[in-house]
Amino acid sequence: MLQSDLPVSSERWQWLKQHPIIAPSLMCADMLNLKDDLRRLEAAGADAFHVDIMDGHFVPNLALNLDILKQVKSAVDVPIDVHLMVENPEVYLEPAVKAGADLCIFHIEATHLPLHLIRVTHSAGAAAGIAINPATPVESIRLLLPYIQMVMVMTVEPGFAGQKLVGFALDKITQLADIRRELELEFAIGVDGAISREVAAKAALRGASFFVGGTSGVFLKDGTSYAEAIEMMRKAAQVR
Ligand code: S6P
Ligand code: MG
Repeated sequence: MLQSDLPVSSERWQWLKQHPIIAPSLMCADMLNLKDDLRRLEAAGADAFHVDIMDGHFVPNLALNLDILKQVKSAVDVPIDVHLMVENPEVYLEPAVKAGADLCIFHIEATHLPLHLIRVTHSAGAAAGIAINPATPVESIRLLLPYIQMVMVMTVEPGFAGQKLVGFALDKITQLADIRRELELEFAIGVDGAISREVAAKAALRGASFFVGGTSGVFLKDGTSYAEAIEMMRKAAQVR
């Protein structure tokens, strides 16, 4: 099986074409008041929710899980992207879609069978995304780009919120946007890690349209409300 059985463009994935998409990262939310936080974030204009799932092996941390994902899905209206920072992503893809993922993102560094994973994701009914760590070259996923709906460019090493930006990773957005234009493809380009409004503007100029908002962008500790933070991210990201 060399490619997905499902068409690369599907009605179900239209939401990914929106520019910009601001997706608050729920591992940064208030876990003791998650339902209330979800409501406030949606009312503040969140376009999607980013759910980080870790296994303590691919990255040295644990974040959210499929049970939480299921509960989040039942409480929100906007789409959910699930970022799998796990070894053996094939184990989690179908369960993640069943639990509510509209877009499933696996790491290219975690698999030797990316086409199989794309196919499993599509068959389960979600859009497929591939995340690349800061040091992973775009070339490693070039041949897969016709079959996926998004590339998530990691701008920190995955695992923790609140890290410093790895600036050189931003160049990969330009490379991806060039290939997208050259090959007339439609995949969205996302960025995850230390996405402040300044970084969002730089990423948007290079071709990104999907912005994960963590402690640098949405969950600010300086009294900025979610609505203000999301609006500022959106304005910054509209520059393109
Ligand atoms: C961890 C995870 C991310 C974080 C997000 C936090 O690597 O994949 O989605 O939740 O990067 O954002 P910030 O602004 O704290 O780096
Ligand atoms: Mg993430």
